This record gives sequence, C-alpha cells and structure tokens, in this order.
Amino acid sequence: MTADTTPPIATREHTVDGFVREFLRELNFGQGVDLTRASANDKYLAMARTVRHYLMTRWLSTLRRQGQLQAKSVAYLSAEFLLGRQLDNALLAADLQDIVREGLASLGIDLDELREEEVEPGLGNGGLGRLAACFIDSLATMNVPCIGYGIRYEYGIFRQTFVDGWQVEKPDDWLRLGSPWEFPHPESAVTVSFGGSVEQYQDDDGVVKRRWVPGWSVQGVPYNYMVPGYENGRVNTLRLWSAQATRAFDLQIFNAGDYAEAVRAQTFAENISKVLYPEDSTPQGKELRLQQQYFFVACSIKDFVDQVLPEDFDLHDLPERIVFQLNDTHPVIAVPELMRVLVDEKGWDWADAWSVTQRCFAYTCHTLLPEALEVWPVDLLGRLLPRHLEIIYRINDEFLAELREAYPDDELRVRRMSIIAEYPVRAVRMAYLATVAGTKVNGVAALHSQLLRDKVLDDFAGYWPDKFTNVTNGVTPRRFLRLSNPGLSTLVTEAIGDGWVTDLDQLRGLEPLADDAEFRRRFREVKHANKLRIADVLAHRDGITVDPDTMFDVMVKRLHEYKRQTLKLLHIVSLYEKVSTGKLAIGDVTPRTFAFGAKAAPGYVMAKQIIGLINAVGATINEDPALEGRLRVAFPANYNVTLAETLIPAADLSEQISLAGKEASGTGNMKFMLNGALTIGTDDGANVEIRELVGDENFFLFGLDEPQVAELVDRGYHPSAYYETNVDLRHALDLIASGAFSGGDRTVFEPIVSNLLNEDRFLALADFQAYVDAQAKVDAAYADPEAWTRSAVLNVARGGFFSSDRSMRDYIDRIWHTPPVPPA
Ligand code: 4GP
Repeated sequence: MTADTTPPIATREHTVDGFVREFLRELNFGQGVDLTRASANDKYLAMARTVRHYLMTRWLSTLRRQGQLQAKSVAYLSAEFLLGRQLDNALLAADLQDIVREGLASLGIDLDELREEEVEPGLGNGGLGRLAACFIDSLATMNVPCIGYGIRYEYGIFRQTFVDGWQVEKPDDWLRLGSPWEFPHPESAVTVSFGGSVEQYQDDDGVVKRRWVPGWSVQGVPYNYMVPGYENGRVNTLRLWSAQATRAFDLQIFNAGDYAEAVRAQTFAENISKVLYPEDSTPQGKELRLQQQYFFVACSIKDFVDQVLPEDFDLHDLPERIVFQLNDTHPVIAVPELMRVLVDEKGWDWADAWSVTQRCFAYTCHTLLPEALEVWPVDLLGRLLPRHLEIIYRINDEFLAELREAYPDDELRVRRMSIIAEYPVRAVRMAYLATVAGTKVNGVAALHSQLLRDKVLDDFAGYWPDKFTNVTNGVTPRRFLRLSNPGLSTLVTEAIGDGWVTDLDQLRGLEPLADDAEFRRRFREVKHANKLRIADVLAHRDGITVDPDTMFDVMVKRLHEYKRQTLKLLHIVSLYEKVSTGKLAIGDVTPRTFAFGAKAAPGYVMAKQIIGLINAVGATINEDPALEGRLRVAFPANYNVTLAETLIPAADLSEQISLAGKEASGTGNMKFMLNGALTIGTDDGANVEIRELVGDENFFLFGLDEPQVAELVDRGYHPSAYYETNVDLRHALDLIASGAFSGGDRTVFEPIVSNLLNEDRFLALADFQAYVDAQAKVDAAYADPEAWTRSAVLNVARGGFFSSDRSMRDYIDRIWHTPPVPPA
C-alpha cells in the first residue's frame, strides 16, 4: 500500500460554537478589535471572512480536482459581472444561514443589521452583466468547470442621486471600507502591452516573420472571487483583473528624478481598470474602453495558457480543454490575441493557429440596436494594437477569398460581409469578427435569435446556417427566489419540497394549487408581506411612502427610449388628466403604486430628461389631494441588484413594454414572473416565450408585433397623426407641454414632447391606445383577487423554464460540450 501524500486541506466546524470561535478569532486577530469596540463594519468584515473560510475547503478541493482531471471548462469572458451582494449567497451555498444567525445572536449581534453593511459590487450596467453573474452561479451549482474572467473596476456603475428630480451621478467607491470577498494575487500578475509598431525579422530558419514591438505595458493583477455552487461542494473561480503600472516603467522615470512623471505613469496605467463605462446598449468610442477590453482578455488568455494549463499541455488540444465564451463584442479582441500568441509567440503556422482558434470561441449577441454593435476605427486599433490589426486584416482577407469562391458573381454580398467597414470611417466590425471566428453565434431569446438570423447577420446565417443557434436567457433561482423571496420560498417548499431550488421545472407541481383557495390566500399573504417589506425599505432608504394595499405596478430596467418608460408615463399622465378634469371619478380608479427604477447613461440626454419628467409627474401626483392617495409614483434613486431583490417580490404587475423587435430578451421579466407578478407586455424578447408558457389568459399582451412595426416604419411613420386623432393622447401630451409638471415652464420638457411628436423612433404613440386598453384589462382582472391570484400562481408554476440552470444546459448541449464533473 502506498501512503497518501496528498496534503490535507483544513476544514471548519459546522456548528454554532465553531462559528462563534472563528468569528471572534477573525474579529480579534483579523480586524484587530474586540467585540465591545468593534464597529458594524468590523463585524461585517469579520463575519464575511469567517463565512468564506467555510467555503475554502470546497474551493481548494475543486481547484485540486480540476488540476488533476483537466476537464473541459468554460472561460466566460465578460467586461461586466454584476454580482450583487455576496454574503447571503455564500451563507446559502454553505448551508450556514441558521448557524450564523444563532451564533451572532449569542453575541448580541443581529445578522440582518450586519447584512446591510455590505456594499454591492456594481461591476456591470445591467442586462448582460447580471446575466453573466447568473450563469456562473448556475455552472457552479451544476458542477460544470468554469472560470469567469473580467475586470475589477475600482469604481463600478455610478451611484445615482436625484437633485430636484434630475439624475446626478456620484462615483461608486465600493472598495472604500474593504472588500472581504476577494483574494488578490499580485505574485501572479501578468504583463500586457500596447502601442508601438510591428517589425519584420528572419527566424532561425531564415523565414521572414512579423512581430510586435510594443510601446508600453501594464501589469494585470488577478483578484479571485469564490463562485460557490448551491450545497454541492463545488466552488468555481471568478478572476477579475486590476491594472497596475509595471515597476520597470515606473522606476525608469523615477530614477531620472521626475517623481511627478512617475506618478502620472502609474495613474495612466491604473486608469485602465479605474471605472466601468456607464453605457448600456450603445458603444462609447473611447480609446480607454478598447484598452480595457484588450487588457482583460490578454490577461485572461495569458493566465489560462501559462498558469491554468499544465506545463506540458499541447496547445493543439486547446479546443478540447476550453471554450472561450464571448459575452457580447467587448471581449472579441481575444480572437486576434490568441492568434498572435500562437503564431508570433509559439511560432505556429497561420493555418494551424486559425484552425485551433476557430474552435475555441463562441459568441453571444445581446442586442438588436444597430448602433450598439461595436466597431473600432482602424486608426485607433492600429495605434493601440498594431499587430492585432494586421492579424484581423489577414483573417478578413482569407475570409473574403473564401466568400468570393462561394459567391463568384456577388461582390456586393462579399463587401457587405467584410469584417472591415469602409463607411463612415474604416473600422473593424467586432460582431462580424466574432461570427467569423466563433464555432457558434447565439441570440438570447427565440425571437432575438431569429431576428439575428433574418436581419442583423442574415448574410452570415445564409453562409453558415448551422453556426446560428438560440439560447434563451435565464435567472438564478437561488438569488431571485430562494433568497429574495423567503416567504414564497417557504410556501413553495411546503407544497412541493425543496427540489425546485436546483430543478426549477418542479414548480410545475404548484399548478393544481392555483385552484386551491387556501393556497391562494397564503400566496396573497406572502405578497402583502413583501409589500410591507419594500414599503419599509423605501421609507428608510429613500424617504418614500407607499401604500401596501395598492396594486404594485413596477417598471425597473435601464432608462432607454426603446424600453419606453415614456409609454408608461403617458398612461399615468392620461389617468391624472382624466381625474383632474372630472372625466373620471377618483373612486373608479384602481389604487396603484407606479414604481420605477432606472439609471440613464450619463451622456444620454434624452434618457436623463425622461427621468426628470417621471420625477416631476410623480411629485405633482403624489401631492395632489384630489387623488386621495389612490395613485402614487415611487421612483427610488440608484436602482441596483440589492433593491431589485426586495422590489420584485412585491410586484403585482410587471411592465415589459419595449417596442417589439428591440429588446433582445430581458431577464427582469423572468424574475417578476417567478415572483408571482403578471406581465403587461409587447411581443418582444423573452416576453414571447413567457406568454407561450403562461397562456394568453395570464398575460396582458398589447401593441404592434415585430412584422407590423417593420411594415409601419417602411410605410412611413408619422407620430403626429396619432396625436391628432387620439383625444386622450393629445390631452396627456398637451398637459406635459403646458408646463403642468414644471412649474408652468413650457421649455423644460419640450424636447421630450417634440421628440415624441416629430420622431418617436420607438413608436410609443402608435402603441399608446393598445397599452391603455390593456391597462384597463389589468384593472378589471385585479378587481377579482381570486382570479388574479390564480394567474399569479400559474405564472410561478410555469416559470421553471427561465432558470439559468436550463440556459446553461442549452449552452452545454448546443455550444460548449462541457459535461459536469461531480465532486470527488
Ligand atoms: C441586454 C439586453 O438589452 C437584454 O434584453 C438582455 O436580456 C440582456 O442583455 C442579457 O442578454 N443587453 C445589454 C447590452 O446589456 O449592453 O447590450
């Protein structure tokens, strides 16, 4: 018998006493304070560190096993991971909730109070960043090896405040009081270069080659985060990169005696990971953004090749060991980077390198707005990454040659498909590059994937029909039901057991209970308790008063014209106008709380105007005694994951009212459904699939569908025609234009009104009447609480499809082929 030489991994005692001992040790030895003098932040940090210790054994053994097995993994490359708070998820994953609550209580500490100390890492704008966080949670829970790669922004998405109702952005200094969930590894820093030029040289065999002579470099320092699976013994890794000046660069200048210049150099380098671009759906043509993109993918590829893979690994086998998933176009510069590594650094010939590269990437597109597809001017790219530009040109040349063979008489098509755009400036179309390089291209809901194939990337879909696939988005049931809605969780578990937490299809078991009056009563009780909970949060967080006995009608998402917050606003203004002019008796109005949550990109002027208008309308309505408190607008500032977790479980009505054909999927719509809200929505994004699952009778559909939109736009859309023929619409718009919400000043909201009347790119006026009619159906349905609750229960019961676990299964089957690896 051979002795086991594997070194042991420390474990922790999973008991209340064990936890208390560990916690005090952290507080005393880690924070350097005793309990009597410890601040809330001290206690939070000590608790967080203690909790992560409990996950450490699993993390280390996951890493060890992965090192031994070298199983195929997913490397999820994403410029954004919008994680939300970490503590609750860690407690849940480690099955520590009761132990920690009891342990802290024995020391006179309230877990709920400490929980409020955690600042959420806002390392994403919304959609695709939150999706990335759900996906890595699911992969860990499903035992699939995955490493998330991204950027550790020093400042995340800005903190939104309102000053006189207008959005004012404040920096998000989330690291200020310490960040207990990260593990910095400065010793594993990698160097990444930029700029310079490309030179020709002869290798040892006299072959003429080209190589990059960079102009400057920075260091990427990895910060590791645990991604714990739900009670399954697995902890995957999220590795976020932070930029630092290279020491050589610094010292050289410092030694020359210019301290100020040395500091400037450092600042310049560190700027790369300083701040998240507060953009959503539109690219910001900024050099720094391209630097960020290249920085994190170059760090990640280097890390994977040099540090994760064993030394003797044959890179020809790379496609069997890894798939790099490109989360939108932000990481696409990874394609020429891998080519550069293989051709320039490893000395491979081009064809070999391209064959391997092509099998290592897959691309997910998250938008349909043409202006949101990134293009990088070749001037900029050539200045920042000259060798990469050459590589892209060669990829394109070979691709165009292939196309000319396939379509000998169709030069127009060949030009349309070129990775290089010639107009308005020469630029690299990153979505095309990703499509050419990827094994698969997917959209994020059935309709979106179809529109990608038929419209946005139609030439490519014609050429490679099998490359295109769909994976409908999903959300993690751990965070967005189990943790965020403890009342409903308990009710569901009592009814069908707790298997749904990892197998959300089991929610189907609730269907018969929709017809059970007692179950419906308890379901309503939970909803009401959730309304009380959010009312309390809004009162303390924002000084906003809401009435828990009203219908909660909620629209939370980024502020964007295509999402049509203005359409909802027009409905509110129209109701108000009718009541104030006596056309509608206030007693006949269904009491509603209209809740909004939305950040506007700081440079998006119209979106910020709309925020101003929502707040102005809210202020007028909320103060008007004639409404008897039956209509209220609640617009808490700084909508984020933490607020979503309390607001969504309280919603009755979910507003998903984008113009058909514009919302790629939506994931908020799924969270609302799973928490028992009914949807009012257009035939757009994942709404289509939600409606198919819940049935027309449990969904308030309205508005033009995508073909109708296309037809109307082709015919010529004239919004003023709707204004002229629809009296209610005219009155609502006139009321805004009259200055009724701006102290009589007609100029303040004039840009919104005139934009709607003259342009209305997203057809809000065309859909107004249909929306108002659907809202009338909502009122009628809500008047029958039993029938409404029945529909709400059915929404939950039929929402299992929208688990991100299912999305992951689809990615694995259709794209990644990375089977689960159960723990040893
Ligand atoms: C968003 C889409 O707008 C949203 O429909 C989708 O659910 C989400 O991605 C995840 O797929 N897009 C973005 C973006 O976040 O920056 O384009």
